[in-house]
Amino acid sequence: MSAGISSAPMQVSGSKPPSVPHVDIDPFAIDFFDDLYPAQEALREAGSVVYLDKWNVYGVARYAQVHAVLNDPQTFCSSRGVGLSDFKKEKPWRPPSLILEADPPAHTRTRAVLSKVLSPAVMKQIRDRFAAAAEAKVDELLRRRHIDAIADLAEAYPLSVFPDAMGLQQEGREHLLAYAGVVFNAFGPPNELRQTAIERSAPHQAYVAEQCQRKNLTPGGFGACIHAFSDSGEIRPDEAPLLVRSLLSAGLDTTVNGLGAAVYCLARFPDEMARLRANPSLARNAFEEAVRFESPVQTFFRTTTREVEIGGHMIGEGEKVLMFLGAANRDPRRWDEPDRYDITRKTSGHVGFGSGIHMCVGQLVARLEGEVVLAALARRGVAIEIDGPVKRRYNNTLRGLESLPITIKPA
Ligand code: 8QM
Repeated sequence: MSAGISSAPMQVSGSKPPSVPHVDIDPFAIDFFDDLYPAQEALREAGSVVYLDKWNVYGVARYAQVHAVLNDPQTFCSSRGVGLSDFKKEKPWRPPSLILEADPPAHTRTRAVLSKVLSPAVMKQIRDRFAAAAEAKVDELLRRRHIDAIADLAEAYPLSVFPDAMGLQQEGREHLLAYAGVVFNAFGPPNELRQTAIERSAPHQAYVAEQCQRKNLTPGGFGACIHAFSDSGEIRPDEAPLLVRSLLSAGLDTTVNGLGAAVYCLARFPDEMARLRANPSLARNAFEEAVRFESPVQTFFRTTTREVEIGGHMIGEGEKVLMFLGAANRDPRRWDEPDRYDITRKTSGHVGFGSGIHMCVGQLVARLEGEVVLAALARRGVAIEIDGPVKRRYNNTLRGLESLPITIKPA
């Protein structure tokens, strides 16, 4: 792929800031997904902010600028959408999320409710169930030996715990991953991935809309818990279904790709798998490091609410800014040996879950799933070997694999 960088001539005189480097990289193209790291390095090295000519948006790929944009939600808003589409100019493909695509003060109430639904106290209630399911899954896979780590573990495990934790009916669950695929493709530009996904989305949208209704959510689950907050007045009854929709949008495919990332890391770096077997209490950090290393959620946009300076460059109002979370998570300005998967690394500060007021509200569920699966692999003394062709899955926002054939056996 071409990673050409050009720059308009420097201003000859006066106090104008240097112009933003233009890059002709398309970060939503298949050849970008196939060969990510040279292009991400080019984006970081081109400047603290770049202009992506293919989609007419600004981009930030260095850790400092990604972190700064995430932590200035007044200037870099979410209410105009966190995909390429500007909700001020284009009708959103679905009613906007009441949390992801909202700014304070509207965001504050909905965020508080989901924080309580997914709180540490709730994690304590579900932990034993999630751990038992992880151990049962690993035991099953050890009996089979030759498996696909994506379908049989990264998808199968979350599907065995998350829909039940939500309180969903059995029927129609096959729509969940399909729906999430649409959601994450829809953040991207109007390329083939996005257009095809939205074209085929109607049955998945119909399923999700129906399951968000109070009558379809089992008592005790996250979904019923959200509706219960409308009784106490923190949210209106009409807001509850859309907040359930947020968990159905963001709660499954993310952990599928997080777990897929972790298994792919442990398969490629057997010395790290050996360290994990020797010390299963490293499971939680091994998962966190996989989230940094692979960054399952690769990118998000913000929209500027005013003229603003980034790294010495002036950006006008109403501009889309693409944040490269995955590139920031491998920025050598921030990380020692960023391309090394190290299960004892100090991972804090990575932006794989975002940062600031929008930082992943489901992060405790994600970490719980990651921890109990990796701990089960470690405690069973598992060794992982790739034994077939690794196939990538293409999505405008999510990074992960379609297929990861492995042998899983006692070390
Ligand atoms: C991505 O619908 C939503 O509220 C929502 C959808 C997708 C995400 C988050 C929230 C970041 C994981």
